[in-house]
Amino acid sequence: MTAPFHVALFTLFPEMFPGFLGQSLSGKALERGIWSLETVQLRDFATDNHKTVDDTPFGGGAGMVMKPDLLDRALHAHQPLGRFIYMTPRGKPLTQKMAHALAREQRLAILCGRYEGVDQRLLDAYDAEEISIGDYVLSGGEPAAMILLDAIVRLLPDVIGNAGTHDEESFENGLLEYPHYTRPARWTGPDGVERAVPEVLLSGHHARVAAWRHEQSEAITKERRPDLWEKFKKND
Ligand code: 6GU
Repeated sequence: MTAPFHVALFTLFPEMFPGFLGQSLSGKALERGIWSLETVQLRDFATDNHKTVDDTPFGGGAGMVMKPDLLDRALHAHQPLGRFIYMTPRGKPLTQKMAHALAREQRLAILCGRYEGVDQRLLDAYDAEEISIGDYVLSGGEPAAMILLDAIVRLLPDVIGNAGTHDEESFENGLLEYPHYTRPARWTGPDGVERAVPEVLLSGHHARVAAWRHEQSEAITKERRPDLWEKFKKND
């Protein structure tokens, strides 16, 4: 087995973890020791009686900012961090390529912010990689961190179900995946319409099946993701 993958996760809500990462493929991998998750309660590093973790922003405005001195104590106590990631909607959008790159690491530290964010100087001092999971705003980085970890863990070597390749999955070849079908070959839906499986899939003709799937991938990508389609055409 290759070296296990260790994640230190810094949050005010450690009870949220492992959450869905404790189930299914990632849960099995966790049990088998292929990866490990240590959650760190940031509040434990507060030094005052009120256990203060945030303060009002300089310059005024709404919301609170997580204190750099508190975060520094938490991070300092967990060296070496490995790659240091801060989950934020301001970050670089997560891609399958980034998930592959992160799956090659041995250690990851992930900071989940709450409130308006964290003091920029802490991010600068620790050279944080800022990652977002998409163009919408969540109330905290925790669900985003879980999604990032799900994308990474399934790519780790030795994860069950990972024996084959990921070549045919959406994004791996720059296209969205083709549609899937299983028995029965003819099925009547709630609308009373009988729908058949595309004939080519029953033909047993592997080259024709592959060609059909590729066509479907292209058509779906063109329609749903013109941005991906343009990139695919350029690289092809
Ligand atoms: Cl990483 N965090 C938050 N709070 N919202 C997000 C996000 C992250 N990615 C997309 N929206």
